[in-house]
Amino acid sequence: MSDGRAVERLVVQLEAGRVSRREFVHRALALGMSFGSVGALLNACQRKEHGSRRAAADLGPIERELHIYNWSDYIAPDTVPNFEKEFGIRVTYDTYESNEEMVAKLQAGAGGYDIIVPSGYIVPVLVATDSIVPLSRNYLTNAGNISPIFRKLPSDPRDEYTVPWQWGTTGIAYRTDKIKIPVNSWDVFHDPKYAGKLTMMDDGREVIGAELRRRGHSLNSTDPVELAQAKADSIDAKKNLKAYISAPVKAQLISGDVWISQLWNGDTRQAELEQPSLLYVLPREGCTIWADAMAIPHNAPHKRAAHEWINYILRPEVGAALSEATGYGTPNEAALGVMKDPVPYPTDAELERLEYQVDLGKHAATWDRIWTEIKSA
Ligand code: N2P
Repeated sequence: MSDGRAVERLVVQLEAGRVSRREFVHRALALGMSFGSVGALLNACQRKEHGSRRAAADLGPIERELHIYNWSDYIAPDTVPNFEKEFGIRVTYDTYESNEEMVAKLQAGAGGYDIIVPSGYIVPVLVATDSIVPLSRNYLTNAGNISPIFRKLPSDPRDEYTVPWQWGTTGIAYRTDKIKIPVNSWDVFHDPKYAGKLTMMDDGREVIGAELRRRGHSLNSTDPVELAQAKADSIDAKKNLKAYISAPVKAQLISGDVWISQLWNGDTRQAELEQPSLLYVLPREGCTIWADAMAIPHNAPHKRAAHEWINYILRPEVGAALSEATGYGTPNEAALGVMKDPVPYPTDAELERLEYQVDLGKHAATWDRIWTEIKSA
């Protein structure tokens, strides 16, 4: 919990120009503020240090190493080895299970990562905190392959900082051999008949977001009454849950230890290869659609190699292999053309039930607090 008075004093110092943005971030984090709230405050203060945000036109020679930090189960087996062979670059590849886990590691100054893959709603905060750099577009000669749908997204309106990686949805995966009644609603997590066989994601935005949609609200709500209800509902559902768990739940769905999970479409598709009775549904109340994107942390030691990686991913055949392995949608129009069974972009009717997460600004702190309270309830 952060000390409100000390934060206020810090904001005054920032506004007066007595502390730099970077110093502000360090001290605000030390005061216990969440990354999201710090970003929101920085945005509100509107003190942009011009000049620090221009893309470098010349990044020098290609380094011999590249450190990638990506979500788990989110790449094809050949993607890294083929890149290493062709470019003579040694890749270190680490994985995370949530945006929050990735951001916490960056905050802790760990990693020396060259590539991260945040979801769209996290990008404005990474930009506001100077955590990622503008991309040097001159190295991204394959950028024209990106579909118009995934250009100039609200998360990066000038396509300055990110290149889309994959897109997908967060719905419900369930075992049709165990559950005979079709599942089509978030209500299922409140049904005691399935207690112990249910899981939801280890992700506050997704759990609270699902409960908000269940009551007919936006999954980006900042309304205190709606949020209080979503908190109570999440605690109610928690009684029935085996765990909050994201990608690693696949093994339990395959074995039958878990029957119904809040999960992403692509991870479900991966599990389905081993367990054909798994089915993925978009709940009738609606759910998240998201797009994750590649970005380069400001302290990345191998920025030129990072740009070569992004440009390599943008090749049609590399993008196609990637989406075929992950089961997610490709934002690469040229890759779509060479795929046998691509995930189609949602129809207009489906889009009506889907909602992109947005940066919650100063309300991120409230969401953080509610999620902590739900987890410790
Ligand atoms: C892949 C995770 C999907 C990322 N396992 C969700 N944004």
